[in-house]
Amino acid sequence: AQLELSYKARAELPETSPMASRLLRLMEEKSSNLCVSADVTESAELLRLADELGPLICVLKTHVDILQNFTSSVADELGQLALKHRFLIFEDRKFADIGNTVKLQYEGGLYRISSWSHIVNAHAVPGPGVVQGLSAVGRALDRGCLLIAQMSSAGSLAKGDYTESVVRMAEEHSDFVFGFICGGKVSSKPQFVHMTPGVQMHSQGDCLGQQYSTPSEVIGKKGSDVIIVGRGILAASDRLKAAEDYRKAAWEAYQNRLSS
Ligand code: 6AU
Repeated sequence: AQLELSYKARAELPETSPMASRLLRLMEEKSSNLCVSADVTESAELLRLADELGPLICVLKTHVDILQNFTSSVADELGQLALKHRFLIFEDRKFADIGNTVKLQYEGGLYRISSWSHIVNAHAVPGPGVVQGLSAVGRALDRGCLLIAQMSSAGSLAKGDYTESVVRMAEEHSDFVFGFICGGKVSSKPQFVHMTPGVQMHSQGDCLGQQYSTPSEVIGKKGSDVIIVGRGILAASDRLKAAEDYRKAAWEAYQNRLSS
């Protein structure tokens, strides 16, 4: 069996990219492998969530295009909260077009995503041009990208040979791609970070195809690194307590993995 390295040890490997190192280090420092998916439609609520849950999370994931009242000052304030609580911002934009188009979408428009989001994700379906286009904007800003290797939704086409090709694409662009959105570990290379959505402790799914696993399944059994939790926290009556429950469950699953 392969030796299980700690997040800290992986952060220090020479082949680990600056973005992966930064994330793995702050996970270790904060004892958190929890990314909260802040899928809310009001900017004030997004900022409140970031301030309240910030100490418990390693990454705050946004869908900026669902906000009714986004302005550039929302991005500025989010950036300040990220510094205050030491988390990274991940805009879940799922870029999926030719290189030239994604470059324009990443840098410009209403949202100017590259100016405030440390991490973005992309589908590999267009081929390597999508990564090259994003990288042309993001590399100079020390940003990082996750490729979507698998999806949590029922009937997803991202499986088998497709997933394997995504892993190869990441390996070939490891100066910008530092990990995956996936259901579990898809690459044995310790420099890549695996982040898994579709995590909830008390539900199997929703009525629109989402499918859930628990933190211990995802981190312990499937070997992923970070859980991404939206409604499991957002729909709870006490969001802070729910976030702490998810943080603790995912962190304990990681520690058990290290000691087994
Ligand atoms: O915990 P939930 O179901 O409330 O939210 C899950 C979040 C949503 C999705 O847009 C996102 O995770 N997501 C992704 C990502 C992060 O790329 C991929 C995927 O396969 N499934 C998924 O749910 O914001």
